[in-house]
Amino acid sequence: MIIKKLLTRNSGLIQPSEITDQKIYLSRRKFIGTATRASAAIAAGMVMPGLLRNSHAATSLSVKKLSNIRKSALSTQEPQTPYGDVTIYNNFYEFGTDKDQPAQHAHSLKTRPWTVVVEGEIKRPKTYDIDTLLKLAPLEERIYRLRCVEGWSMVIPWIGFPLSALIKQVEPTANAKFIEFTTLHDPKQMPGQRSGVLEWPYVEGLRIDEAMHPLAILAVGLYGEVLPNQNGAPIRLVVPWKYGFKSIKSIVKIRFIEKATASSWMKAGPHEYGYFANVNPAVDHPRWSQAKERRIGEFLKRDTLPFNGYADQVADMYAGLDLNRFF
Ligand SMILES: Nc1nc2c(c(=O)[nH]1)N[C@H]1C(S)=C(S)[C@@H](COP(=O)(O)O)O[C@H]1N2
Ligand SMILES: [Mo]
Repeated sequence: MIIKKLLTRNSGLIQPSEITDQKIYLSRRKFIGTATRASAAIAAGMVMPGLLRNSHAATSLSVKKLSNIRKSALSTQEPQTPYGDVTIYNNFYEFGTDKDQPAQHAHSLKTRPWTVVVEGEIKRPKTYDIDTLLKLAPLEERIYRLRCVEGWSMVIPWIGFPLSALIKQVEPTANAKFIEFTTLHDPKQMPGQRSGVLEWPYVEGLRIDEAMHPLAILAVGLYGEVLPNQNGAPIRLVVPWKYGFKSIKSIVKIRFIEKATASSWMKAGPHEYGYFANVNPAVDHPRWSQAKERRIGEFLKRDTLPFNGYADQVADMYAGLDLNRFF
């Protein structure tokens, strides 16, 4: 079962036709919003003149703009992947293994109330309400490349704050060498968790120095808006120099530990997915090359760069480490 599912993972051959045009996607979304509101009003026997005419105003209420966003010098200047692609071509196995399933099904995820438990080897363990976390540090726009292990990439304007801001606040002890992150486990809200494609809940980890790196962020939005559910609402990790699967979504627990624990992907394929998962064109996945990637929206493949193009900033952390062994 697991093997079969893994074999069917997309190996990077994405047809442009698989990706819904942003305009079609947005107008479809608008239509669904209007239709639902209108039929609810009719069912309730309400007379609401102007409801249909005023549909744009009604739907724009559901788009939550984030304000006071700072720009960051750590952003890439490369062209951004259109919103419609970023939000409809997703990996979020809790909502299905097909790329379009998260966008179809993630509306069942309730992102309020939401808490994140921060525990383990720290002096100040605390259960944070998501709205407290949103105010923990000034929000920044971080335009990053995201390289999926499957061979495709995007450029996404995330909104978030440095993971280091949270780490400093909880004061790790000397024993805190690694951090383990856990996604919500609730098969009622996350229908994909009724299948055994991965061991649930989804777990990922970072070494503490990686987690403290200025590039590592907790993202709460993208394209200036609150994070869509399919992108990991209400809060997810983004570690741009690592394969996308390290950037765990919909986090409910952050645990500081002395010894690293295996991630969900390491358990699913120990020879295929390592703990570090640094983007590395020189180390192939056992079933496909990692030398090239397809940037979503582009026709020709481009070369994959070591550490996803962030080598100048992060390579020092791995000096002396055999990246063929510690992949
Ligand atoms: N909880 C959870 N987090 C996850 C995944 C997942 O299936 N479940 N998929 C990962 C993979 S493989 C990738 S490439 C990125 C995709 O992020 P995006 O859909 O926001 O582009 O999310 C990562 N985080
Ligand atoms: Mo991925």
